[in-house]
Amino acid sequence: MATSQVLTREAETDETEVFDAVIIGAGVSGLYQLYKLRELGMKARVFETGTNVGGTWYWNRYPGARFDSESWTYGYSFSKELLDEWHWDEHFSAQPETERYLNYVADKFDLRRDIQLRSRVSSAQYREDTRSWDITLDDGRHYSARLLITAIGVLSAPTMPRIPGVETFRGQSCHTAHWPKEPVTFEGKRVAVIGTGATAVQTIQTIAKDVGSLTVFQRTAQWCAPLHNARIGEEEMQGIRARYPEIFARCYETPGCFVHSPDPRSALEVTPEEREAFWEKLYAEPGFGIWQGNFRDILIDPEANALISDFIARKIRERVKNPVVAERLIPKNHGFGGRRVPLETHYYEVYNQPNVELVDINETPIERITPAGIKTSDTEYEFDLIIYATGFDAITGAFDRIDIRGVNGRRLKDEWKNGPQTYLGVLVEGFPNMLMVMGPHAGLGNFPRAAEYSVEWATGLIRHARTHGITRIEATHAGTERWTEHVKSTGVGLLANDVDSWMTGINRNVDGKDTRKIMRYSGGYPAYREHCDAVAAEEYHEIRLE
Ligand code: NA7
Repeated sequence: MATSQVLTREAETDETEVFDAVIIGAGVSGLYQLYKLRELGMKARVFETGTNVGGTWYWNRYPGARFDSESWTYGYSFSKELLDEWHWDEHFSAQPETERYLNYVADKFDLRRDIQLRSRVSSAQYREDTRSWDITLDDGRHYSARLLITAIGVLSAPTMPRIPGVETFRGQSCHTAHWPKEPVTFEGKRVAVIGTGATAVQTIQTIAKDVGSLTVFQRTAQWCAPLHNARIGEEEMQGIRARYPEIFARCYETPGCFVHSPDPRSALEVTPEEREAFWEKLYAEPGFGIWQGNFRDILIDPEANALISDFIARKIRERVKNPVVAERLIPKNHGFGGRRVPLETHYYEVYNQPNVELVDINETPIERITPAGIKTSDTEYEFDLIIYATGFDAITGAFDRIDIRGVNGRRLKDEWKNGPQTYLGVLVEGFPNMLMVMGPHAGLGNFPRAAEYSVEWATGLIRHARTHGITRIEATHAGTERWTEHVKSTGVGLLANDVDSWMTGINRNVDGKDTRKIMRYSGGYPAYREHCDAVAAEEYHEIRLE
């Protein structure tokens, strides 16, 4: 078969529009995937629910939303011209700038003509007779494509809390991931925030200066550390541009694709003074260094972890004046770094304001949302605005929300009931011609760095298929079992895997998400890449190609 025909669909007889590939999602990975498929000369269409591109950075426009990755490690690395043109305003860019950046990319590479906005994919069904996917949008429109590529993100299925009465509240209310585009004012308002994850921390520290009063409902305290953001001047940006090759090379080597990598020393082999000095230094430095660049054993050895947890707890006690409130803010059920560390700017000081109250809902549980506010076991609060910073059905949630059916109508949601099973986080047995960009069990980390690799690997596989006349790509059973077991083995001994969090697949606002699962590859990105590169080098030997 000629190269131009393989992985290319002939038009069907009815009105269904036919593509070589459909990509779901116009966020960081979907945009790049489209760019790469264009290079292969493929006819691709991106379906995006939002009214514009940007994915995470389109939806999460809540006050204070920003990177915890250094901005200059977050942009795409594939275009030198783009790197030369873009000026990052801050070391940790705020959402409006990132949204602007992704729009700039869409325009610069003329991506929009293949992106269909306001288009939510509701189902995708594999058809063995045509070796293609039937795709349906929630407005009933149908499409067909040889390849289905999911670029639906890791944290893109927001969840509301299961608290009775949510719909009865008469004031304003909003989940942070559905924040309105119109400005929201806080002056004089009585505001509630439910949740204290990374999103809540950014929101709380941003709105606290404007609100009439703020009441934070905390279920699990978090170990937060300072962000230390700063503006980037023209001269500094020029220096960053000159160092881009070095910066990306550094991100390439580190386990999380950040500029930070673990210190080779054990926290237990240095003197208490050296330890303290190192931690003071990390606490004073910008970004994730204190989490990703700490002693090598703080995330695996309970003794080392207890020491760093104690260090952070002391910082919280120093910064929060009321000792009772400080104790509430110190996590008791997990150690530092066991969950994703929220980075903050004067977050703890917010609790020194007279108009801010922290409610520990373990002590006084929320009973219901009322028309006027929130009723706990001991108080009826009245609010003008309730902000739900209650997180996401992470990693597999966005898949669960699409009715994806593979061979013989098997439902992906059912197949993954007890946790995802994938090959390299890219392919799923029984779901031929579906490729996942940044899927479950792939390497996670500084998102765009990981996403670029993920897109490039998927594109390599597609290119291989096109040049070899392959019309059906499927993970093998043996390959899937081996990869799934390997992913599990990479998580052994990691303290984070013994903690309830979105990273272990826990979300008690969703049915069936109340037991921990291995959701992500924990062996570090260089090892992940090594595995994937080896498979590609051996002509994708563990994948069934027909
Ligand atoms: P997270 O980190 O999942 O945080 C969600 C927060 O909401 C967390 O504090 C939850 O408490 C709380 N929550 C969820 N449901 C409830 C109910 N029913 N009642 C009270 N509190 C609740 O999501 P984020 O959006 O902050 O951050 C997600 C990631 O996005 C983040 O890690 C970054 O990578 C970007 P819990 O901890 O479950 O007790």
